[in-house]
Amino acid sequence: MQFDIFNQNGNILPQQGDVRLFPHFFSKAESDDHLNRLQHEIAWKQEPIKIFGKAVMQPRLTAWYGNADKVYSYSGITMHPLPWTGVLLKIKQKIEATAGVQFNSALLNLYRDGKDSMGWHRDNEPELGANPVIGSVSFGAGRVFRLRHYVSKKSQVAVELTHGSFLLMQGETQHYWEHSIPKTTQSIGPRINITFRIVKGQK
Ligand SMILES: O=C(O)CCC(=O)C(=O)O
Ligand SMILES: [Mn+2]
Repeated sequence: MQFDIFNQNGNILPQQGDVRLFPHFFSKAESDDHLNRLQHEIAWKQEPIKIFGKAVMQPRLTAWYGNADKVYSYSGITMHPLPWTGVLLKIKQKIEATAGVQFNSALLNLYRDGKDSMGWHRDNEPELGANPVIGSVSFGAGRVFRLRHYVSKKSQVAVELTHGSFLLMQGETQHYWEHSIPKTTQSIGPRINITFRIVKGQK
């Protein structure tokens, strides 16, 4: 089922969570510049993850940036952050003014083409706390972002994350909804997504 994307004061979820989409958050010129810098300046790597105990290469490139003490673990890998770059700090500052929180870490994903993807998951790692606030920005090729209800698997929402868009996930979203970026057979160029996060206190 598809829901009107502006149904509840801008919340694109029909229930049990809060996801807001700002399709033109960055101007075209800003977005072009950010995409170009991120493609060249970020230390992109293809990392293995563990699926049922087996190491499998992720179908995209990733990088982890943030405050020095914020180590982050997911899918059997532990990420040590690289120090913030100028462009990451600029993006972070701009979304913080709208999100009303300060992020301390960012997971970056580079989808090289339509064959790169991300499977169904929730961003519910314990170090993100009970109700994580996640600020997600996208540059480059538009991709479909799907959400489905974690329990019923039936209730579905799909939006396109376009060049320069900002998606804010907060409240109980990560308890009740999982999300994914499906593959596409369309011939499309690269897309960069950054999910800014707040990793709770570590030593
Ligand atoms: O690429 C996206 O829009 C989603 C990324 C994501 O879900 C994640 O990094 O956890
Ligand atoms: Mn996610």
